[in-house]
This record gives sequence, structure tokens and C-alpha cells, in this order.
Amino acid sequence: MATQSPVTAVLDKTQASQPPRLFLATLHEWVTTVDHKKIGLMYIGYALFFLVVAGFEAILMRIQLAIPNNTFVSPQAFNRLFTMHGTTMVFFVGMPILFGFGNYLVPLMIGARDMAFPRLNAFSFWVSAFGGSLLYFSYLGGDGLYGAGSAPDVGWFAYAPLTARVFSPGHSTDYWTLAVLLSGIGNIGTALNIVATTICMRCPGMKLNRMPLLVWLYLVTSMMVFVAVSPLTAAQIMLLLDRYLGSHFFDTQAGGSAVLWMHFFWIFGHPEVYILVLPAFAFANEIIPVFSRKAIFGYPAMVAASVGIGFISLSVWAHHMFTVGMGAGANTFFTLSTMVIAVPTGIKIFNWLATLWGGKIRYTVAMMFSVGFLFQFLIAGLTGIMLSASPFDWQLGNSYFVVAHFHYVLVGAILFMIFAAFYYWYPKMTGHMLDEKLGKWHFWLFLIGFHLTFDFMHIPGILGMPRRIYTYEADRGWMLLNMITSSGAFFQAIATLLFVYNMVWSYFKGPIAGADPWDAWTLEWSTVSPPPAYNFATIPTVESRRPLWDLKHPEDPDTRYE
Ligand code: HEM
Ligand SMILES: [Cu+2]
Repeated sequence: MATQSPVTAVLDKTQASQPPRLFLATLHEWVTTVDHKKIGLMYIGYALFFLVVAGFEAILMRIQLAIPNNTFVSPQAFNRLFTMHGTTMVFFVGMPILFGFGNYLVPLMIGARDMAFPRLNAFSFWVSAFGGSLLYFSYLGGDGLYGAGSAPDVGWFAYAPLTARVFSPGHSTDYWTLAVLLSGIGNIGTALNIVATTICMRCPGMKLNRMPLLVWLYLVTSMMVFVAVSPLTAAQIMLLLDRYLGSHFFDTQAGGSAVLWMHFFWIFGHPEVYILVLPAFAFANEIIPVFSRKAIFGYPAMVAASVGIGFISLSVWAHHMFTVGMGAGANTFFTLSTMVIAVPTGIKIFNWLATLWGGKIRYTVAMMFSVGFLFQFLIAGLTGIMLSASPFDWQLGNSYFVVAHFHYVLVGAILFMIFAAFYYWYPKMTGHMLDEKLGKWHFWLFLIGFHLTFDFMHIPGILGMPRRIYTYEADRGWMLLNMITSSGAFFQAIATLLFVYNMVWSYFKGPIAGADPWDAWTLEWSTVSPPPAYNFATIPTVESRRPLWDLKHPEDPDTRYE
């Protein structure tokens, strides 16, 4: 404080030098904070923790599947592993990491001091963080059927009637459903906050058509969270009613419907994929232009395509149910609506390529991950179109082909862009650069590991290897392919640990970043790194889509072209 007397300053210093007080004070500051940046960082921290946990679960599964007739884990343990892995990755890695970046970036990019509802923001974070912890408390829930450590084993989709009390005694399913319920409440709160912030808190001159594309995409994502996560949350409550109060929503024996659960689940589950992938697109929209030294190609088309994807993705959920026997009419409708999504998605890919075209490309690590994303997302899109044809899905729907396809999206596209986002925004968040050399190691090891694992996974799928199996016979011809797949998982694990090491090392030793290390053009780079609690010394005024460019290039400002 500028007005402090020398005496109190000395007092403050002596107090600060007492380590226990300092630690408690810091802890207190973080747990009570309502600052969007601190909350964003807490989201990111806890998601990274769960990324390592769920990655470890994936490794255990891949060890089990590496050779035929393996007994590394029991069948029961395998069921728990894929349930915990899938649930953790979707709800406690994907959602919080993306909302973490959103929390951090949206107010900065629209020139605001905080979110519209800072306390709701803190509440949402703690509720969903508690959900994540609750999922893992299940390991401590002693009175499950199998004694101590009854982690859920019903799959991340928790199909009825597996979750009925007769088939799921003990509390593992209760932990699962409460964890998902809490994460849903937190996510709906944050989505509401992002919508309100984007609508109400933009700085002077930040018209809707001047918002960074990232902000647009977070707006669309947040709207989708309302529509998709609300039914999921309702379904969790119905499941709890079934399990505890004797209702029969999902109990076919008593006139309920198991297919009802599937509708509820996938009306969430499919849009969820887009809820995860739109923020990945958002990162690409910011990173690719900066490292191509060009404004994004086709801004209005990008906005329209994002809104289009938002709407269409809400009408495709039943492609997860082709094998249920919905009838030809429904199968045709969902086949067609799924295929139609390829149109706005194709527009996006085209515009990213057009942005790269003729650009002065700088291959930073962030850019390398983005290029990997473009390529892998294209492949995932192609296998997706294959699967959207219901006869094809009928054949391969429950095979490893599907596992390969969705990991192409989840890892090859989303996780790649999450890594890119770290390399790009870490300097803003910490004030230090990430080490680019370590980053390149991270990139290449992860890329090799990713392709070893998920390219080869398509083939046993086509050869008939079903998913969620615990082991297989030696005579099927799947052995070598599974071995390669498993070895790739280790590359990815080592690469991820290298990345975590890089983040810790760079925090202490990384070169000072300065306000604008990439020579970028959106508002977050106009404030110091890391930004102060109030973000901007004075609230900025913007006149174009690239306010910082205008400042740096008065000879050729964007305003000239608007
Ligand atoms: C990075 C390395 C990863 C590896 C090696 C891996 C491996 C696996 C394996 C072996 C399965 C079981 C497949 C089956 O038998 O059906 C699985 C399922 C799954 N994974 Fe991953 N995974 C990885 C990353 C991710 C990520 C980043 C996400 C999401 C963001 C994710 C989401 C899922 C989901 C939703 C399932 C389905 C679980 C179920 O069938 O209940 N995975 N993964
Ligand atoms: Cu889907």
C-alpha cells in the first residue's frame, strides 16, 4: 500500500517472515477468493491432478489388455477402471479444465474486471471440485458389496438396469450419481455466469461482432450446458429416487423404461462432446492466427458455424442408440442429422487452413499442437461420418473402432488443444515462459504415443474386438495390435509427466514473459503478466477485433477495414 507508514511496513514484514502464518494466509486467500483468475487456476490445477489419475487408470487398463489371457487386474477391477477413467476424464478433467480457461480468459478478453457473479463463480468451483473428490471417496466407502473400496463399476454411461439397487448394491453407484450431480450443478452455475458476463460486462466498443472468437465459443458452449447438463442432472435425481424412495423410472419390471435412461443420458452425452470440443476450437481460433501473423479467415462464418454446431448437436443424440432398435424412421433421422454436422465443422477446418495459407508461420510448441489438432480432428471427423451411418454403426458400434474414434476427438483434438492453450497462456498466467525445448519433447513423444495407441486401435475393432472386455483369447489375431496400442500409452504418460515437470520448473526458472510475449492482439495481452486482481489499470476501449494490433500498428490499424 502506498500510504503505509514505515513502522507498519516493518511489522508486516516480520509477520510475513513467519512461515506458518504465511502459509495459512495464502491458503485462506485461495479458499475464500472470488477472483476469476484464481478460480480459473484452481479449476486448472484440480483438472490436471485428475488428468494424471485418470491417465494412470488408462495405463492399468492398457497393461491388462497388452497380452491375451492376462490376469493383471480382475474382471471386477477392470469394470471399475473404465468407469472411473471415463467418468473422471469427462467430468473432472475435460469440463473443469475448459471452464478453468474460460474463467480465466473471458473477462480479460472482453476488458472486464471480473465475472458478472464472482461469488456464484466460487460456489460453482467448490461444488464441482467436491463432486470430483466424492467420486474418489467411493474407494473409502467401506460397505459396498465387495468390501472396502467399492468404486463404481457401471460404466460412465451408467445404463439402467445396471444401476438398480438389485444389480448395484452397496454405495458405489450412489457415489457416482452424486458426483455427477454436483459437477452438473457447478457447471450450470458457471455457464450462467459466462453468459451473463459476456452479455453485460463487455468494455466500451466491444460489440458482439468484435468479440474474440474464443468468447463467442464460450458463449455457445455455455448455452449448450444449460440445455444438455440440465436433463443429466434431472436424470441423476430420478436415479436417486429409484434407488432410495422406491420410484421406478428406469425399472422395466415395474413399468419403467431402461431406454428412457439412454435418452436422458445421451441427450446430455452427445452435446457434451461438443461442449468439450468447442472450447478446443476456441483455443485454435486464438492461437492459429497469432502464429500465422494473419487475422482469422472468415470471422462471420466461424461464428455462424459455431452457433450452427450448437443447434445441430442437440438433435443427434440417438446415434448412440442405433443398436437399441428404435426403428427405421428414427435411425434415418439421427443418421442424417449426425451427418449434417459435418457441414459447419468442415467450414471451420477450411477457415483454419485458409488462415494458415500464405501466413508467416512460427512453429512454437503451441502452434505444433494446433497443427496436430487440425490433422487429427479431420481423421476423427471422417471416422465419425462412417459411424453416423446406422448400418455401419450396427456392425462396429460396440467395438474398439468406436473407442479409437472417440479418443481421436477427446485426445487427438481436445487434449492437443488443451496442451496448446497451456503453452500459449501459461506466460500470461504465471509471468514465466514454458520451456520450449522441453515442450518439443513433450509434443513429439505425445504425438508418437497418440498415433501408436489410437491408430492401431481401429484395426482390432474392425476385426471384431468388442470394447469393455477384460481380456481375450490368443487366437484372434488381436495380440500384436494390442501390444502396440499399449506401448503407445506409455509414451503418452511419459510425455504428460514431462509437461507437468515443465510447468513446475518454468514457474521457478522460466524466463520472464512480459506482457505480450507472442506479439498477440487480444486484450489479455495488454495487461501485465500475471494480471493484477483488477485486471486493467483503466478499462480499455476497443475499436476493432484486434485492439492490441491497432495500438502496435498505428500505420495500419484494423479500424481502417471495418
Ligand atoms: C491419453 C491416453 C488415454 C488412453 C490410453 C485411454 C484408454 C482407454 C481405454 C483402454 C478405455 C477402455 C475402452 C473399453 O474397453 O471400452 C477407455 C475408455 C474411455 N476413455 Fe480413455 N484413454 C485415454 C484418454 C482419454 C481422455 C483424454 C478422455 C476424455 C477426455 C477419455 C475418455 C474415455 C471414455 C469416455 C471412455 C469410455 C469409458 C467406458 O466405456 O465406460 N480417455 N480409454
Ligand atoms: Cu454422439
